[in-house]
Amino acid sequence: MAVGIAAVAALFGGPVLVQAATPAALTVQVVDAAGLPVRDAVVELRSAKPPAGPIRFPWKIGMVQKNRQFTPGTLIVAKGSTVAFPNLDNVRHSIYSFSKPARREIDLYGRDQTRTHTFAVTGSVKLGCNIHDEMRGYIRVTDTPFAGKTDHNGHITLTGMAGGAASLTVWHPQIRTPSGESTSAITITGGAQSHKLKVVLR
Ligand SMILES: [Cu+2]
Repeated sequence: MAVGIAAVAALFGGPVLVQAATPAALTVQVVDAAGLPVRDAVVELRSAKPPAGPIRFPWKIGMVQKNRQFTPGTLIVAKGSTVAFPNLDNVRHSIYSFSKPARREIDLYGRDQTRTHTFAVTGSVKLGCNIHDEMRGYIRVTDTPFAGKTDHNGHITLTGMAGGAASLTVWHPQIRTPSGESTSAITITGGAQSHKLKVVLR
């Protein structure tokens, strides 16, 4: 062990502080009242020291209409993003929203056509199609780069945030609050950290 540390110190030309070099990684699991995982919940972390500069997410900022579905069904975008909605079906679709951050109607458009919309206000936007009543899409417009969707096990890992006090917001269309979200306080310790968030669904 001592040999290993000495070797690392020699490589980098000085003493190595292992703890300081470990980036913060927060794994959140979202579960319902019965303890079952909730997938496609949006988790957002806001710290006292938010990073400067534009927010860039690694996923595509677009939502396709394919097989009479919005895909992905839930899309996280940074505030101010322009989202493309290509129609890949043989049938025509429209898009409407009655949600406050984006009251909007996009008229019918057909195969291989695209419409775009710029989401300037943070919050959640529920999308529908006038022709196909069962079509539902959700856009979560956020102002933090530390955001992501839970997987089928209810997990999401956020990385690179500053240590200290922060707030954690979870949003899902079925969460039983008027806004569909709930916020709690958390302390980011640095290094790997996990946290369970229990939500009550409708
Ligand atoms: Cu449609």
